[in-house]
Amino acid sequence: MEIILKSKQGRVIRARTGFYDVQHGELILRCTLRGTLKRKRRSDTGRRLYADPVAVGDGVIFTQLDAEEGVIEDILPRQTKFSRQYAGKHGDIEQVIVANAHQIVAVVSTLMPPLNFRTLDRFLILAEAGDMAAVICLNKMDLVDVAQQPELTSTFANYERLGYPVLYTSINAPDSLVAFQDALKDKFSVIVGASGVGKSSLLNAIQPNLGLRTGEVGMRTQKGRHTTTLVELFTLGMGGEVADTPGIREVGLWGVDTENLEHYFPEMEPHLGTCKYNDCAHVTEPDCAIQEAVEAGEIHPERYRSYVVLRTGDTAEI
Ligand SMILES: Nc1nc2c(ncn2[C@@H]2O[C@H](COP(=O)(O)OP(=O)(O)OP(=O)(O)O)[C@@H](O)[C@H]2O)c(=O)[nH]1
Ligand SMILES: [Mg+2]
Ligand SMILES: [Zn+2]
Repeated sequence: MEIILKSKQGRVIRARTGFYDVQHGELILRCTLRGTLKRKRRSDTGRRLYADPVAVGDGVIFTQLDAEEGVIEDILPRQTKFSRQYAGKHGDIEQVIVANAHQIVAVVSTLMPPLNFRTLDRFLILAEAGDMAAVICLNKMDLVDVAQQPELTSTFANYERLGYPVLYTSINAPDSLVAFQDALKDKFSVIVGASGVGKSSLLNAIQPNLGLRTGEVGMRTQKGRHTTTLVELFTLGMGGEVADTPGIREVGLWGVDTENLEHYFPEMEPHLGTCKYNDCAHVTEPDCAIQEAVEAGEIHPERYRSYVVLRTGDTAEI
């Protein structure tokens, strides 16, 4: 019997360097890449451009080889991408973590691991750079005394004013998960955040049949243990898709023009062009509208701190 190899369109739901699980309806095939695609990850001079030319969420054209295997022939154009800078052997390269998502959900936890606004702001900048909306999820609300909650929520209310919706959640409080669930419905979301903040736990809580592995946070280190090791795409029963990701240790900015970093901070926009110097970096320059807005309480000091750290590369402050 003659076997007719027909190309079909599918979606990458898991990626391990060199192997990709591609879904087409009920069918899931373990695919490799056609050689022509492997070459695409290098520039004309042979320099490596991407950590991997294919990412979870990519639409691809594939050929089925047998019941389990296939070959990716081509990658469809991406609508959005969530990328970070990756320190490769031969310099910094782009790592596309998820392609084509509508939004990122940046998860932070109140405690265990402690709240880190620098990391949160990096994620929000990457969302802006990748043309995605961003939602913030402050998880582990159950670990904070009721008395301390107003102070926390006032810092987060600032993000809401900037246009980033904020969800306050605890996997131990089912009511708090309704808004989380609503935020994911009918969208393609990528869940990001440090290891141990509860990304996989939140997804299990809204769809128990996912059965994602979750891990303890070390008491002494207050750090997660990188329980999720692969980016993985799931379809939600209520409608929508979600990519769970491993906690990223280094959220290196990619695709971000750090010379013009102020454009990634919506609160700075109204003040731009009013500093004394045209090329003001808004760090130590005199007569700077941004520094004045911080002093006047119009720009939140935590956000300005993030700006300064990222603008000056002063990582000691992270
Ligand atoms: N108290 C409390 N613990 C939580 C909450 N959400 C998650 N946890 C706990 O936090 C720990 C880490 O949860 P995970 O879901 O594995 O965290 P993750 O963000 O997926 O971590 P990685 O996969 O390593 O990136 C587990 O012990 C969870 O039970 C919460 O709302 N409250
Ligand atoms: Mg996880
Ligand atoms: Zn300035």
